[in-house]
Amino acid sequence: MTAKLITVESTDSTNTAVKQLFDTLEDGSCFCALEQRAGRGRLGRKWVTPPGTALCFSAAFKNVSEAYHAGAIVALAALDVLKNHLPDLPVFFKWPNDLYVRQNKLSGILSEGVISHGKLAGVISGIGINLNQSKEELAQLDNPATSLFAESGCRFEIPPLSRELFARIQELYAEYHHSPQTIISRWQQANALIGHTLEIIRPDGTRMTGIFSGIAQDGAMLLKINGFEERFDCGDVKIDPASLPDFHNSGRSE
Ligand code: BT5
Repeated sequence: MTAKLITVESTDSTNTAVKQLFDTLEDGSCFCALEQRAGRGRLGRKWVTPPGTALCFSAAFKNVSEAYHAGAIVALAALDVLKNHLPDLPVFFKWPNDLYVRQNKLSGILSEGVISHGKLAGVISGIGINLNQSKEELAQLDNPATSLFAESGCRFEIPPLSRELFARIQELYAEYHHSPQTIISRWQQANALIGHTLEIIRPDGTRMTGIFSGIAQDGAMLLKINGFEERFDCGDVKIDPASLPDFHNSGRSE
């Protein structure tokens, strides 16, 4: 049996739908909804997309050694698909797994572990990519956001983009099984903010500033603060527009 792409008109959350189907799905199967009524972000936050304007897509991984590897595969695949369509779009990764254009969020990823009999049975990694939202629709979100339409003036249809993302995920997932480190290294290299001074806001609201020195083997962010390397498993990274790097380094991930 091979992985399948399931597409539905409407669902609450593609991550939730995959969670319900998880045991019946082949490894690597994906789920896309043309409308997502109750999209979820991290830490109980909402992911808001008017019907038909965005890619809402989740992948079921049953064979990853670290939970964050699933998000890395999806993020690399999304970056490749975007670069195929809009090679000049200055899109980059922002830890833990967002895609940004300048200081505006284009895409977010929510990875959730599936626990069965007390063990990690797999990871569901869901991505939302803003496609056709107008500037007015984006302005209603509570943080700066952008869409492919706002950046390029081009409109995108969900089903073909979803098929492309599915195909690229299959390729990268196969490569991952052959050599996990190759994929993770690519993902680390595409984290364009490494080397920059950043502020991280932890879930309890505390803020720390330091130099983003790298990503640990378990996916944690490493920040050098007053000469000491500290690790952060979770949090929101703030981008200082004055320190935006030159993002022309995020080419296709091979
Ligand atoms: C994320 O959370 O960025 C993960 C978003 C994952 C969404 C996908 S869609 C398919 C799958 N099914 C789901 O139910 N979820 C996944 P976080 O880093 O917590 O960011 C959430 C924050 O982003 C919100 O609090 C808003 O400030 C902002 N936001 C909400 N909707 C947005 C949008 N469409 N574009 C940009 N920013 C948005």
